[in-house]
Amino acid sequence: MARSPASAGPERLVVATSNAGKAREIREILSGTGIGVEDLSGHPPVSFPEEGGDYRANALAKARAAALQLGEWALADDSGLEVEGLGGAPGPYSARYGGAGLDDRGRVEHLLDELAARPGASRQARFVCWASLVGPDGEARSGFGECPGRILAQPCGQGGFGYDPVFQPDGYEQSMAELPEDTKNRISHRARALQELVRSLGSRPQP
Ligand code: ITT
Repeated sequence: MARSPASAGPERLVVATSNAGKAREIREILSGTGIGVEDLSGHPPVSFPEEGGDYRANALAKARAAALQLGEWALADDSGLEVEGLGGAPGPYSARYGGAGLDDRGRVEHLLDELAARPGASRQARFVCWASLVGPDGEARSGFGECPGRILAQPCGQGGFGYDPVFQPDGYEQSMAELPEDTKNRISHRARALQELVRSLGSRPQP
């Protein structure tokens, strides 16, 4: 992704996430912008606030916590999967869907069980992402992205993370977990949110 040479913004930033899949994708998506991307390892521990039901507020709160505690530019994303036939669930609670004890695979199984219990429920879905960048002085910018698709009957593929094995993006025959990494990083909700955010770097910060 290219950044306008005239644009403002950081020379480097810390990605404020405990999710290794996200951190890897953010690093890859931002390669080519000229921004140096670090993860949380090698930095003092950061304490993050509780997350609520608003993606943008969650992303801003995570980025702000890291920026202020580390004294560095920090980037966070809050993302989730919204399934039409489940009334938009799991939504902002995607990371905890089915209970805190489940891993990615358990959450995927829970999602398939919920849909199986509702025969005829729409499997149309979308991934959404708000990405927020906050400076050490509190200056903030955010960007939004979405990726529409549908939920498959069975998990397929080993790539990506989270719900990728059961999400087929519109216009593709494979699940997100079967697509090459660079394809996901071009079409994903996260890629689109970061594009919007990087484009905004030349303009005034947002409240
Ligand atoms: P951090 O808050 O530390 O960044 P997290 O995983 O808890 O990590 P979120 O609260 O934003 O992050 O939850 C996002 C969840 O949505 C994530 O754990 C996955 O279950 C799902 N998700 C988000 N983006 C995804 C993607 O690209 N592919 C598959 N699942 C995704």
